Amino acid sequence: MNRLNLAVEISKTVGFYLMQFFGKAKNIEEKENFQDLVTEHDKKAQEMIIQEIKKYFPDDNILAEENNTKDMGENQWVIDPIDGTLNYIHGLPNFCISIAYYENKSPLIGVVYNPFTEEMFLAMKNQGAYLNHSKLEIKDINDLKFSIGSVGFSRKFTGKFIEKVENKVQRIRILGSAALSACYVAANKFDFFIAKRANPWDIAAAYLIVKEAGGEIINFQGNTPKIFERESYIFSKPSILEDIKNITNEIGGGV
Ligand code: 2AM
Ligand code: CA
Ligand code: CA
Ligand code: CA
Repeated sequence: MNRLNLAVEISKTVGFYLMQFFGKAKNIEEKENFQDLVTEHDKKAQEMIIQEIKKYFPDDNILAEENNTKDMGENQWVIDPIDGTLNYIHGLPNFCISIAYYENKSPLIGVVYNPFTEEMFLAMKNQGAYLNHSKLEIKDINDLKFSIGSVGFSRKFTGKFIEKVENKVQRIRILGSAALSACYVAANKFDFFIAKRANPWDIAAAYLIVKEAGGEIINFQGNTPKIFERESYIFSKPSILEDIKNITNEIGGGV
């Protein structure tokens, strides 16, 4: 078993499990507040993934959203068992399983799987990104006016950003899953996606998928994002990157 096959196979197995409770999740609990929820299926899905990794790679390190401990090291997996939990609870199809593998903080494998649409996004370092069996290659656009994109996370920032770009872009869409939104840039469904203060597990897999598809990824300062910290990201097609960055800075993007 190699790590890419492991990630692909376990995400399909977990996807099959999750579809049984789609829109009818059990044991919904609040985490930090009423807007931050977790179900027994987030926990079970995470357990299934960790168990499979531990079976084949017992010495690997695992960082996962629903864990209380951060197990960090050279051979680092980063897992979000359900990205888009609220959508999953409400029976909305934008959710996914996100599994990434990093060595010495450098991304080697990214897998993002939406079990509802059966979209499997995957990437391996220097070997390209794929959606199911099609190679992903970003097609640049040169006019912000005809772009469609998305913004997520901080409520205050999202509102300000939308207000600012409404008349400069074709349309904004909000999916409720950061990992999927970033993958949609890789797949030419979105031209840009901005994530403010994302956690490592939201972005770790999609980061490599967008990168391998030829997308640009910077933080709000214009630097290479730090995946293992809470970080803000702009995923974009090359020609409109500067415009998006300027708008973000104009509204005081901060970190
Ligand atoms: P989650 O479903 O894994 O929690 C849209 O809601 C996106 O923001 C999703 O990717 C979601 O991931 C993430 N998200 C939800 N609550 C969040 C919070 N309190 N802080 C940061 N990200 C959050
Ligand atoms: Ca969550
Ligand atoms: Ca998430
Ligand atoms: Ca999650």
